[in-house]
Amino acid sequence: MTTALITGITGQDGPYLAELLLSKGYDVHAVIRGQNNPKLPMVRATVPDVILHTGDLTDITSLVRAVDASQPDEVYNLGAISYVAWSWDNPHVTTNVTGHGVLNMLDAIRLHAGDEANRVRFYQASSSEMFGKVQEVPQRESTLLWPRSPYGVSKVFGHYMTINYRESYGMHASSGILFNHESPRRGPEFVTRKISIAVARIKLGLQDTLALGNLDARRDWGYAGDYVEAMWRMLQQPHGDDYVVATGVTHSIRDVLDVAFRHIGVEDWSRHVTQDPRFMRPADVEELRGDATKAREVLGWEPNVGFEELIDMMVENDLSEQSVQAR
Ligand code: NDP
Ligand code: GDR
Repeated sequence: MTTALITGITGQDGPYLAELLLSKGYDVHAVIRGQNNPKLPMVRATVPDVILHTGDLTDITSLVRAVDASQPDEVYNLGAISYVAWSWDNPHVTTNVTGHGVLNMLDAIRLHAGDEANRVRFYQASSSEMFGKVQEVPQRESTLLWPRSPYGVSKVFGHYMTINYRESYGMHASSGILFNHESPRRGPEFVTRKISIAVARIKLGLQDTLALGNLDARRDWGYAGDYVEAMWRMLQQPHGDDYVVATGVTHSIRDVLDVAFRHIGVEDWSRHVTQDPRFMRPADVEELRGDATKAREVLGWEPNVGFEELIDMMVENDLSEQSVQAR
């Protein structure tokens, strides 16, 4: 039986990945942080067969312990402080977790496995935010990185450290440069989920307006359930490598609003949406669009869920969740 260890099990991607690996017969372990993590009941309810170990990416002792206890064949490092806007106000903790945390996880594998470290396959959750002020459209694996936020800078550190450990020690270490991916499990601080929750509440008469920041930013949005499949496929290759995972299609925040409001029968959403400087970023990334040719050709990976289907799925989910909460 193949054994996997996941960090970030309480986030959006962790449970999707755990479900995928469990469906393939894996023994799945995960790291959960804190004394009494409030998301523990959600993890227990969603993926009850996952074996949990306490640990924190800033505490290498806890990571070595989790690796020793689980004896993984594959490690998926999804843990991070991942909210870009928050990273300007908290740059040091973002750097420690999202950047140095990657090095801690790589070293935990080496300390555990020594010369056998290249037996353990490692996945790093890199990000399209590393492209930031884009130097090429669409962005591919070779595009020059130009991060625009402390989060993006931290991800660049983790990305190059992953490459460096592959080149220095022969580790089977892969970096998935994933573009934005969303789902009904997306955190409510991210724009698609913020919109889907608000639109559901507007439909149910629970609120009337929604305050947003930059409506003109464009992102390449896919479905999280499709993207975890690409992570797994990377670790099944004979060697570690870097892959862009994206749909290749870009939409604005206005497009998200169009689809979400249309789902509740509203064509003109202008009276429901305000712009608030609090949600503007010191340096936003204006447009991202990925070229996933390598993932398609080498991994045989393709996205299944399109943009409108994704937003419809999120609004539909929030209509049920919000109506239950309102009762
Ligand atoms: P989430 O923000 O939903 O989840 C982040 C996870 O990291 C949570 O489980 C969180 O745990 C954990 N975490 C935070 N701090 C620590 C710490 N100090 N030690 C251990 N774990 C910690 O992210 P997603 O699931 O959306 O994304 C997964 C990964 O992929 C992240 O690394 C993200 O940066 C990256 N990524 C995501 C993309 C996306 O569009 N979703 C695109 C590209 C990359 P807790 O609940 O305890 O806070
Ligand atoms: P992003 O996602 O920064 O791309 O990072 P987010 O959904 O936060 O922002 C996308 C775009 O929407 C604009 N925006 C707003 N964003 C938020 N959160 N709230 C608002 O009110 C709002 N109004 C407009 C933003 O300015 C931005 O342009 C996500 C995270 O999952 C990262 O961890 C991951 O690495 C990248 O995707 C790829």
